Amino acid sequence: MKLVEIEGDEIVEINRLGPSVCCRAAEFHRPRRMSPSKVPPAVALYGLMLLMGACAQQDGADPRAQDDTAEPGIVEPVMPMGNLLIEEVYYSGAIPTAGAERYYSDQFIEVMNVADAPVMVGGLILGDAPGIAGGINRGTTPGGPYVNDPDYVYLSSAWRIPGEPQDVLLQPGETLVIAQDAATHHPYSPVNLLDADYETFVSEYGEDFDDAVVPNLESLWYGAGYDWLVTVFGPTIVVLSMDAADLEEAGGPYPPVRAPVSAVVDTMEALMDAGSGAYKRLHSTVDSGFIHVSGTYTGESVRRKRDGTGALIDTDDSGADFEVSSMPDPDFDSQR
Ligand SMILES: [Ca+2]
Ligand SMILES: [Ca+2]
Ligand SMILES: [Ca+2]
Ligand SMILES: [Ca+2]
Repeated sequence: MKLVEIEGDEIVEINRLGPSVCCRAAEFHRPRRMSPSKVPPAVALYGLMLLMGACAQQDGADPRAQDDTAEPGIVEPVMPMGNLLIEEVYYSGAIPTAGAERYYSDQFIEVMNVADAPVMVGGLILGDAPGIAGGINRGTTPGGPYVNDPDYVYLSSAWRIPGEPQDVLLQPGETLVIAQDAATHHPYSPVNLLDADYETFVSEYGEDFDDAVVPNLESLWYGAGYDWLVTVFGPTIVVLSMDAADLEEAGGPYPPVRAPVSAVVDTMEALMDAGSGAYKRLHSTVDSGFIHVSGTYTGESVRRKRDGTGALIDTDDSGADFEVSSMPDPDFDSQR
């Protein structure tokens, strides 16, 4: 169990941005394409199926029609765009207990399939946007080079779900839980992430915890210290559907990577408090508002609102789409 003690709230934000703590550029993981040797057997099988389909087509048959005959009721999987939403982000840190004043290894992100078909989530990219969450430290001002861009979203860290799209299917109504650490977090937090679907693991500093059962996300780009801790003051989480190799280095001494807004599947923008709107990181065309919890180390998460039918609401305005929950609720698949 990793127990985190940070001397002051201010340090958290400084750590995430300052050159003294941030990794040197050479230590960053560079965006990379999966090599053919990493292609899992399932992909090879899929390729064989495509080949068989192609052969059938040459014989004058429609491969999809043939598939439907072979497996009636099978619904074709769909890509994430428009079919996947952030359901919950828990970032604020646990209410101090058991001698831990500032514990946030229990952070998690949960995304949900809102389509009526399986969503292909292999290769899905998740990250957090650079930029501070409000006037946390004296002298900080809103703005900066990587915020409020109508054409690009920027990521301080970027992670990828391993596999090709069709290798990882999320069924309708089900969610994926991505933990900072897949652990019980007992006794420091009531948020049990032992059954998370993925976790983020950072080997470079020797301080992260790697659960042997829960798979790790692939690190594409990294600038967050000993683990992917998103700011407890209010992070901006971005979900992208694109080839990881197309992430671009944004330039500067400690650069984030950037992606075109056309690759954005969904976002959740949180800031420090109601008066921190000037610090918004995302352009209004991507996410026109923001949400905030009541404070750091409150044990609060932000959850997407639902309409009268129980469907998740998405207007691309985090202020309208999310609400604060005092009970973080990572929803694990029933079979596990
Ligand atoms: Ca971790
Ligand atoms: Ca692991
Ligand atoms: Ca959205
Ligand atoms: Ca949830």
